[in-house]
Amino acid sequence: MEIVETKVIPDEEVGLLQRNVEEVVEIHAWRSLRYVAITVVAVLIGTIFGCAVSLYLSGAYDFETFALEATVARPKHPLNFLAVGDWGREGTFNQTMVAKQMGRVGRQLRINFVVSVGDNFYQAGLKGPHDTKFKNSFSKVYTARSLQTQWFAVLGNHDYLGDTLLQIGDILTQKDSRWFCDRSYQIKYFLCGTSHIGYCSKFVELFFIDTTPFVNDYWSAAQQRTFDWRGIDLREEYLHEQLQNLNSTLESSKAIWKIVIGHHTIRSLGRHGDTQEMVKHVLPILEV
Ligand SMILES: *[C@@H]1O[C@H](CO)[C@@H](O)[C@H](O)[C@H]1NC(C)=O
Ligand SMILES: CC(=O)N[C@H]1CO[C@H](CO)[C@@H](O)[C@@H]1O
Repeated sequence: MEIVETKVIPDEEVGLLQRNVEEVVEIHAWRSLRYVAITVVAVLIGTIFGCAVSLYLSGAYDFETFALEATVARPKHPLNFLAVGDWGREGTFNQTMVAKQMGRVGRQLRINFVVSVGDNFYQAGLKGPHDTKFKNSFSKVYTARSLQTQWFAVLGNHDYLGDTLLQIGDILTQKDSRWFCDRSYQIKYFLCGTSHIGYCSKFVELFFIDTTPFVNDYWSAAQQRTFDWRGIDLREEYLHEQLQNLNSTLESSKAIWKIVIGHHTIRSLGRHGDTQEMVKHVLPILEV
């Protein structure tokens, strides 16, 4: 298996999204690949249909179960979603502008859901249940109609500087029902289409992983910042179990596409470069 390169769409190009989207589709069609690692990008796979998503898992680690139903039958492509990361700025740093473009693009593509790859709230996650950042960075920013859909989020390193249990708990979902965040989980999305007989039996799976605890620097004695590692009692065990889970669920999955999503990049030309811990531990699992 190989990893598909995902394409970052710069803010100024978002207006041309229809074209970019087609390019992404072509990349996917051109290579017969199955695994995709997503970083901070807008990625899509096809368009929609009457679909059912069941988010499931049962393993030892936070994998959960739930279901979504698409309300509108959509021709041609079975699944569309947007992916965004590093966003929670209470509207500043062009967040509102990007949100507006996401709304347009989401409407054009008739997205099924939004993925957030972490660093949801800058600079240091959320302080507590009454932190207004949740409302000011999420509910009041992503107001476009197309974005009033399920959001699937994972944590980034900045989120770990705040109350991580709050972000992955139910309290935020009660405040805004779009919100779902956890450390690691899977979504199984059935691709159904009236024009494709039998198509409905095929599905895509998204595997969300918790990359932050892998990064050694965050645990070093010289680290100045305080990470909220509550819930991760034994780091080595936590990492080992997560890798084993990923390996075995990827291997046994019958999905026609398997997409692994986490905060830290495996390969990157960006300022942070490759994440060595990801290259060492996660990449070998994807390459099998
Ligand atoms: C993944 O699982 C396969 C078979 O179950 C095993 O051979 C392989 O070593 C595992 N890979 C990792 C990285 O754990
Ligand atoms: C057009 C616009 O508002 N650009 C802003 C994007 O964010 C940077 C950093 O906050 C600002 O300097 C720009 O003015």
